[in-house]
Amino acid sequence: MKSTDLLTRHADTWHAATHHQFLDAVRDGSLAPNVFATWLVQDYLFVLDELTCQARLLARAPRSGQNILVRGLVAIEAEAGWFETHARQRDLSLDIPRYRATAAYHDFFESLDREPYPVAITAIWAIERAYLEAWRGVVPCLPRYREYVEHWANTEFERFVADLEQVAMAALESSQADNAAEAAFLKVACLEHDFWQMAWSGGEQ
Ligand code: HMH
Repeated sequence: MKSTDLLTRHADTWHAATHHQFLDAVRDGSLAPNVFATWLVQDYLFVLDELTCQARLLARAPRSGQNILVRGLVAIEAEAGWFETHARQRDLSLDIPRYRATAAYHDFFESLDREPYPVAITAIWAIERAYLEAWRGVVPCLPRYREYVEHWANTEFERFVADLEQVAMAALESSQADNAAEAAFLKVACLEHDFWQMAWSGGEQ
């Protein structure tokens, strides 16, 4: 199976993962600042969990996966600093608990430790691809949130996701892990949708 086949096979689910009222409101600048703040703080917590998950995956990755995972780790660590700067500017505390969807993502990251490498790298690819598509779909947007949109909707991130796609695809093609990879993909789609919904509904779903 090709990882990218999953996008077409589960087109509706994927659409729900990458389109949401939250993103529509970002586009037209109507998103309430407190709703945006919920997303920002929870995504920061997500990013820290993603960092540790990828660090653990790097430790057991084959040679062919090391470069992309190291690049990903460097980018995610920088992103954590970026979130810290923005939270400070907006006077938001980052010392708050994970809401339910963030906690579910945390548990999913931990569950990837028990999956074969091709499954875990497919999940990481789906996670990054989801954000690329979600934020790219917001362009062109009004100035209010443009800096955030362009953090993911840019050619450098697009290139990174394309490279990650190649690595994930090669890993999956030479494995017997299609069913588990498909399940992980669907779980990511579901977690992504729930994450938007969590921010939109102001915390608890
Ligand atoms: C919820 N999904 C979520 N947050 C992110 N920052 C990404 C994906 C991309 O890393």
